[in-house]
Amino acid sequence: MIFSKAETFIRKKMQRHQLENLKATAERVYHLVPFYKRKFEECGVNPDSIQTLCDIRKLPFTKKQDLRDNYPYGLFSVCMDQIVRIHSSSGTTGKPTVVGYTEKDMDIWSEVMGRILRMGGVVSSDILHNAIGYGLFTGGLGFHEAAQRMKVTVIPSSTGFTSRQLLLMKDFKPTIINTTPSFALHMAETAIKEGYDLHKDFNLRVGFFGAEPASQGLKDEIKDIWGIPFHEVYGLSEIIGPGVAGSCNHSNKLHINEDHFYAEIIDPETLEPVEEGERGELVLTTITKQGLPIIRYRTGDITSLDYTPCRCGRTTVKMESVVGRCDDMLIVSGVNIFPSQIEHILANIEGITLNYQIVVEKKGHLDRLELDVEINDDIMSDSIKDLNHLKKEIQKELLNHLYLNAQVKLVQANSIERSQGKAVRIIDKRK
Ligand code: DLL
Repeated sequence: MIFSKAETFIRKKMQRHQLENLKATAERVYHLVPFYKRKFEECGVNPDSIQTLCDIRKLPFTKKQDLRDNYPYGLFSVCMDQIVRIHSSSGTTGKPTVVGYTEKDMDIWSEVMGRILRMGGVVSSDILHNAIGYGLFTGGLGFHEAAQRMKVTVIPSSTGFTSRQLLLMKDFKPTIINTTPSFALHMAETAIKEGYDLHKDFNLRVGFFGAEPASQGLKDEIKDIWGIPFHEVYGLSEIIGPGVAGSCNHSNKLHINEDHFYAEIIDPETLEPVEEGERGELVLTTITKQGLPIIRYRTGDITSLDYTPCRCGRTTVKMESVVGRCDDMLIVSGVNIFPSQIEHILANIEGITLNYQIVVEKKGHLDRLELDVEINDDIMSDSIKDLNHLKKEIQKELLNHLYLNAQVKLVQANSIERSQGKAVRIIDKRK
């Protein structure tokens, strides 16, 4: 079931649509947002510089810092009376970034989220347990509004209160769940501890997960433990929130809603485009948004693009699941690694859980990586000798597959703090 015609446009038609809308967006920001007028002039370009899609490369990049520097509303291209919704990042590492939506932007958001829900087969008779943060975070309300417009019943359970959430899930019988992968795992652990049978006591038939990277190992574990398909959702507030891309039933990759968000991949060092299919930093341009149009936003997310048509019938470009963020990449003794690669190795080792934390410290000129991993409840009573053997096995696998020399510490079950939303995987003591 496909939600909208644009998802099956032939490439030429998509490109015509993209060029037309890119030109309109360049006009819009140049004339209505002083920040962009200045940036365009610094690069020696104006809206007429856009004659083909490749000309997008002439335009300046936008970074998170630009939103902070223009806090709160400096990048909006409409008067505040046209803004019907504000969302914002938490601002724990600086000023928050503020994003605003006009009524038309809200329609676009519901449209792109609707497409993703439909990829998982969601219909009006479904009941959505929306276990993701409500409030200034875009996760909760992004799903909520789209699902409600599809006449789905929404349970706005948000995060936290895990035992109560499980009770609601047993009694209200939701068919769909949306949460972060780490909270899905935490809910499963709690459900098992509280004596629920995950396959029999609940009525779930499909899950939507996103907002943080998840290795294939973690995805498989969530699928198995809950007994439901794993649909991945990608998005970021600066672009719209959840709804930029989502996975269908036929591919692990995520269809980008590219009639609204134009995607490029660049080398984060040289800022030049990479070869088609190569990994690099995802750069997104909104081409239909009114309130906060963004040109060439450097997401910091590492992925690759795949233009081959999908068996599901959609023709939109697909992105690989995000491998990690440029700023989460660890360089340990010259080896570049993302936490999701470590997670993938852990997923294939018996006796441990996927609750882990990476502690990075500086030792002289070198980075030292300690990996704290929770062991399974049932092996807690095993002898020190067995635990040492397990520790050595993890170290060996990390060395063999990632060339990573890590200090592994096995810690007791439930000793690593669970997050209600996005998991904190790295404690970087170098900063
Ligand atoms: O996390 C929006 C969202 C909500 C997406 C719910 C999916 C589901 P922000 O808080 O602005 O917005 O964070 C955006 O989160 O740049 C990525 O680094 C990360 N992220 C989002 N989705 C995924 C995903 C929301 N599927 C940042 N895989 C992005 C990996 C993701 N990382």
